[in-house]
Amino acid sequence: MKKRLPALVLALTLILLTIPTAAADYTFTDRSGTTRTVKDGEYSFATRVVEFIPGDPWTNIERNQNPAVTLGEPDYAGSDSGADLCLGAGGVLTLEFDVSIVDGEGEDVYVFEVGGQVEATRVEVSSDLVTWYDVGTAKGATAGLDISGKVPDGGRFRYVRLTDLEGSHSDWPGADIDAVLALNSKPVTSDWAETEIDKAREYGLIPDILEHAVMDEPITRLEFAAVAVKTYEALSGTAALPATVNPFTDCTDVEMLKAYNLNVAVGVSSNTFAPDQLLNREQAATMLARVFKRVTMPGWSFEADASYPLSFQQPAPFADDAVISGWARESVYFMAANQIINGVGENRFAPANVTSEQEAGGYANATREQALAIAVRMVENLKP
Ligand SMILES: [Ca+2]
Ligand SMILES: [Ca+2]
Repeated sequence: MKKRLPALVLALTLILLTIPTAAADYTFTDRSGTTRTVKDGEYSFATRVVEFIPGDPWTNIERNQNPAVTLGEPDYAGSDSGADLCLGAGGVLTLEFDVSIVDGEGEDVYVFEVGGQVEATRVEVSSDLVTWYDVGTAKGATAGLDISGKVPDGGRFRYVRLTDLEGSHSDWPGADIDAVLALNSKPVTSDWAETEIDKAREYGLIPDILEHAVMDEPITRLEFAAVAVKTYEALSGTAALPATVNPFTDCTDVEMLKAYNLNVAVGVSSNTFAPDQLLNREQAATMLARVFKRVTMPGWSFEADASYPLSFQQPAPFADDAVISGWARESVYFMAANQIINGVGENRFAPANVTSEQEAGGYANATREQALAIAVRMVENLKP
């Protein structure tokens, strides 16, 4: 009985330690015994293996040869758990994150190495997989690294590269990596979009579906519908209500039902919404022009749209005017006239992908950060 007590206490302690303070936060005890909580830490672990080059010698133990076990939260539960990757002597592991590591207070990146001692691992960060910054060595009790002074000011780093420096000779040569965590991070955005994303947050335009999203990737119809709802709410000061009857068989998302109820988003057929389809720039312009009409024109509906023309000074035609769809033309030029959606250079609007090359390169796809930047300008330029 006495002997079992410590195990019980340990079990209870573990349960208490693993209760998160908020759904998305991540709490752990570091190598020096300090409890740390990372805000939104659930989203701050590595998400993709870019490359793994095993060292030489490497391990023969198959369960420790899979680099994918370093993704997500640490899950080491003894040497049988297969939760860690053996780097091998001089092995190199490159990981991608869905957040950008930034220099914040104290340490900025944490390496979960398993075993009694952290075997020496060089830690580098990069924003482009080309230029790497050495931010120090994870070794001994030191598993967290402060990138301050080791990277350019204001840098944002989506990639971490770990290189084994020790290559100790055992059944598991080199460091054994369970997980890597960004302690200080920001959303992944293009440089130009940083201030726009900050403003979008300030104006309440980022829907739940885009919290923790990689912002420079293309936006889907569902995600954009959610942005349109937020834009409507910001412009009108009114909360949108979901439709009570859902005509679509491929989507039940409540934000879609709000956008549909507002007549701002419609299906691609009478019973399909195509939530995962990517949105192009003329579709984005059209959906947001509907938001504007909904807010400013009492009585407007999708059905009666033709009776509610937008009033604006017609700008000079875009060089690719001929490929703008008829149904999108009014919205595209309204957005251009109000400097809400600008061209892409050389006086082109890039309304839709018309060649297979454009389709493959995503030429006319709106990205998440573009969509949010448009929403920000809607609020700044058009708020009644
Ligand atoms: Ca720091
Ligand atoms: Ca793991």
